[in-house]
Amino acid sequence: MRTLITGVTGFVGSHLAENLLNKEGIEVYGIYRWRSRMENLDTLHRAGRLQIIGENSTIINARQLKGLLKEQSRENSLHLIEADILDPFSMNCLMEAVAPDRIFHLAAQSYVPASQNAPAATLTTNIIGQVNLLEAVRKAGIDPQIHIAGSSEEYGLVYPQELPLKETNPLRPLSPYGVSKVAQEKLAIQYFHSHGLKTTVTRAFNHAGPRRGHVYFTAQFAKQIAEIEAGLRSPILYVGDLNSQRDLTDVRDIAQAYWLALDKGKPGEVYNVGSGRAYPVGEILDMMLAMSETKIEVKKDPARFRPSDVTLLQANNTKFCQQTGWQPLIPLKQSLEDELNYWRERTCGQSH
Ligand code: A2R
Repeated sequence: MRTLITGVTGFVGSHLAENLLNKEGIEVYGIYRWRSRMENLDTLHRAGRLQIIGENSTIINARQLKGLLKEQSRENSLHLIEADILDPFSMNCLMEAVAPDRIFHLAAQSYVPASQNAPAATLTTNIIGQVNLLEAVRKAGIDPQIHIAGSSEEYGLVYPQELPLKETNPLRPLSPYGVSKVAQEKLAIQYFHSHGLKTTVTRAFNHAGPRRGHVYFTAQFAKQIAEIEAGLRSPILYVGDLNSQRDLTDVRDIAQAYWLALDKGKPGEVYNVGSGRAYPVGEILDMMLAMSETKIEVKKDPARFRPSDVTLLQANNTKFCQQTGWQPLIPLKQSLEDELNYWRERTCGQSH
């Protein structure tokens, strides 16, 4: 079976690639851009399981790309192909040459605050990028199963009596990012009904674990703790709102959920993916502080408060669990510890 991951250089994409490579009989393809940060693929690179197709050559058409794939494909490797979801030409070449059986569409401008600062860019990447992908599938005349990564940010404004959130809850996004994810979802379902594309949408709640980018709250905590331990900053950890509640799942459990969404989920459906447990951010911080032997003072930083933040998120995951048998397996403490250790390693590398 041929699988294609867009956004494979990202946090979830890199874990999904490892997940798929550990399954039997699955060829894994992913896309990158010339300026993509490759550090999330370091583990695969070090294991000799990364193969860049047509490196330093210009892709002129799908036939040439097909030829390169034939010559350069390697077993048990992630095959990287240069493509941009905003570019119909590269998406068309990609779909025709790879002809995937399953597509995991993760590529996106994924950072909520950046969507407030650059709303048009976020809407363009997320919505038009997906249109290019879906149209490329149609143009190639292929019939893959397609996973679309939505987000709990689609729920946006949530009232306490609505928790835990069911898929049927009203969507009241509070950021251009949330709006873009609602649009991605609606497009996916529209292409299912109008064109028969086999799209399945997940709304994943927050995820934690190694490789989480430093702008997200768990990684902000982890990075500061690691830097304090390494003596790179004074023992003060700056925080924003500690009262928000977040439903956190390990990224490796999320990767498996995305696989199951296509393996066992129904096309044309939308599923919540989350642990079903909500923790106040302050409690998550306390768990991480308890993992350090260094005495750390916590201080509020007004710059870290964002008034339009979504404050309450907790998934009702019954629909997805019943349909696919998925259960999150990695305890939150383990995810946070792995994330902290990831930042300790990175910080150690920097301080040397
Ligand atoms: O920035 P890059 O080149 O490293 O690639 C990012 C990719 N991406 C794109 N790929 C192709 N064409 C584009 N125009 C384009 N723009 C962005 O999306 C990167 O590989 C990925 C985003 O990774 P993260 O920011 O780490 O997102 P994360 O947390 O892995 O989220 C995955 C999905 C996204 O759709 C989120 O909105 C959703 O799950 O929650």
